[in-house]
Amino acid sequence: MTTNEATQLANDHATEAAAALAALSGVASHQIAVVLGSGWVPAADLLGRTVAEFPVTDLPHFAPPAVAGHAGMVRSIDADGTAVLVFLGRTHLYEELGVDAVTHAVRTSAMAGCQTMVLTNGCGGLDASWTPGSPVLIRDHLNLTGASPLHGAHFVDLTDLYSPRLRELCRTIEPGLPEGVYAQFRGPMYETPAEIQMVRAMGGTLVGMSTALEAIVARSLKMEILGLSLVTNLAAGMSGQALNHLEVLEAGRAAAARMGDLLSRVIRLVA
Ligand code: 8IG
Repeated sequence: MTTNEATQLANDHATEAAAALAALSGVASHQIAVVLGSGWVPAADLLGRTVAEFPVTDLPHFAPPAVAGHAGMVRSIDADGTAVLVFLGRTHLYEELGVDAVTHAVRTSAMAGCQTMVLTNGCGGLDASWTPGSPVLIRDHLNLTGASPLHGAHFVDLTDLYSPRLRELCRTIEPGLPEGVYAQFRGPMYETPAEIQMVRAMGGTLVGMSTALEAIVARSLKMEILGLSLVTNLAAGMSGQALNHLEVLEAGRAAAARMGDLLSRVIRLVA
């Protein structure tokens, strides 16, 4: 298979998934797509009226969920007349299913008609003033995975990858929302304190295991991208304590109402 054929295959798989989505949901096309990451899933119910919901694995080429707290569901929501496609959970690079599995939801969203891609995640924060439960707008990223989600000589500009317009729109909702630079690691291990020092030296302020590869594919498909992080823990070496996945989930539950309100207002303003 040539690299161009690899791109074509990934997009064909997404076209198949989008067709199955339209058939199963009864919604011919969607306008906005949202991926809910760690800590954001409890906010799903606040976004609007559920029109249809089913396991992502009912759609072709989606991988089953691998992580506790990632529900692996897809939901079609009516947000005051806007059709919103919501993924409750995502596939991560550390699952070793390849970059096409990681970005299938993004490609499917584009093929389903979405022109806006909202990518959310739970992550570690390098700014000590970001207490667990703080939302942060992603301004830019560092892809430290060593992987590319694109195939072949497919040159894609990543200037203003995270839409300045959508960030400004978020600040009309929450004027004080801070911005950060998200460093994606492959995981599944958290960073060492030395790696966090490296990220700091590189200008990174958020660390996680998702989002950057998905944003690259969304840009390659001409979508407008909003990245929202929920800081659920201080990055390794900053708190004097070890990192704990259950604390991460708990920070999400505690922040759900605020995140749901923010996302729900963003969706309505974008529409
Ligand atoms: I939630 O501190 C969450 N996800 N890499 N580091 C990385 N991923 C994370 C972290 C973190 N917290």
